[in-house]
Amino acid sequence: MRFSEYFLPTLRDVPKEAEIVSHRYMLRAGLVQQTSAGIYAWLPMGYKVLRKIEQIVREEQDKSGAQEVLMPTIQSADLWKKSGRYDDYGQEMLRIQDRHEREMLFGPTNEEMITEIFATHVKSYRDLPKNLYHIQWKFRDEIRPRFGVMRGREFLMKDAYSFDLTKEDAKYAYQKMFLAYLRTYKRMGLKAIPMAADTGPIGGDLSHEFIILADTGESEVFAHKDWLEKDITGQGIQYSDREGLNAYYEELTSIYAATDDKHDPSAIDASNLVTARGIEVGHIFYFGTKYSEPMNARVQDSNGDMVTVHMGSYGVGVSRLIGAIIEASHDSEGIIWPEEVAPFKIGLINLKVDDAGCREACEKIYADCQEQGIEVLYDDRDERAGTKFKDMDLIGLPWQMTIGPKGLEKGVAEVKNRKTGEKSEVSIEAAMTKLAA
Ligand code: P5A
Repeated sequence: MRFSEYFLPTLRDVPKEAEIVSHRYMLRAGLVQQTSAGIYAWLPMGYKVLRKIEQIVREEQDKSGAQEVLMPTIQSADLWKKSGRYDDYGQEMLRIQDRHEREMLFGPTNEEMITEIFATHVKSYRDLPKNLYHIQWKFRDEIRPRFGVMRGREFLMKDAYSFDLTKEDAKYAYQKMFLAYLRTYKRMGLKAIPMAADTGPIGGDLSHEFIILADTGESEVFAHKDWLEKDITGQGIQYSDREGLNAYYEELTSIYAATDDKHDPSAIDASNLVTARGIEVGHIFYFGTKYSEPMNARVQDSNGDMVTVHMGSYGVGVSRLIGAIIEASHDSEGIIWPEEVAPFKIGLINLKVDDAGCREACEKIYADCQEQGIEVLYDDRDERAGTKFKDMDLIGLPWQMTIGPKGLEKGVAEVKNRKTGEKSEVSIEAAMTKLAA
């Protein structure tokens, strides 16, 4: 992509309404634009990152055996009356009337709808287990939308729903998601600690929130200091290895970690306790038959008896993750994207666009990158060098490659690693080989 043609409205000034760094950088780097309170339009570069995050989530869900569907954003109130949640959900639910004065709503979550879909089709234990997920926009009329996409009213969520014959099987489904979540966050360069959590309006008695420690986090959390050093990606564990997975789950959940509502000071020695703030990037629930019972989701078991299925639901805050990644990875100059989610791998800076040599060298590098499938943002604008460096640091691409007349005389480019700040002068060929790796 050529910077001169890209719709990338970077801002020099810090927007007043933005209280935390990720929100400031998202606005300044031209990733999103607020259209009403807590509702955002995604501009090209922000949308590119959002799609990368979504794709990582999708791949890890698929690997765990979950299957992707897509349910609508608009739901019928009748569904929610059936489960009994329509009145409980309160003012967070955006209620709508259609032209026939039928009560509809913009879905804040999909337990009811997926249970109805499941119950329509699945009648036998032979069709279990099932785990269905979608990645879809949700609406919650939050009382205090804030911190940009972190607490929006409209936001993108991955929500999965598992169906099993027994409680034991449902626990296995829960543990599979638990592992899939650890792996998902790790791929984005994040460490999300699973913490015992309250179940709120979703219900049930077993639940974990996945929390990234950050000073700007909305909630206070409590964890054993061992979490800080621990590698938590469950390396080598197979989803099919039920015992191995269970042992790993038990090992991790035996290390103390709790959100505010669940914290019990008597359960941990104060000398081991870390109190911090955290960002909730995922939340998983086991709630047994809370929805399947009222919504009649039953299957025949091997004896011919009708059994109500056991369910869980599993959410990842896909749009919130962009904010969380920036909170976890930035400096005073701007964003530092982890390579896996970066909108482009390389920022190619032409220091002197009116110099034929610089132009030619940059055009060649740009073409080579495209040929090799390396994502590059080529700053071909007629701007001062200082402006170009500032913008590149702000948008935070992992690598910067700078071409100027002086370097070209020696046949070299300057390559900078955005994260470490390390710069080196290398031949253009060597730079290409390094960056193609
Ligand atoms: C689990 C999936 C649920 O809704 N039902 C389906 C369950 N859980 S949850 O904890 O309420 O939400 C799941 C994740 O969505 C993100 N999230 C939000 N992101 C941005 N703005 C919001 N207002 C918002 N509310 C929830 C969080 O990451 C949460 O963990």
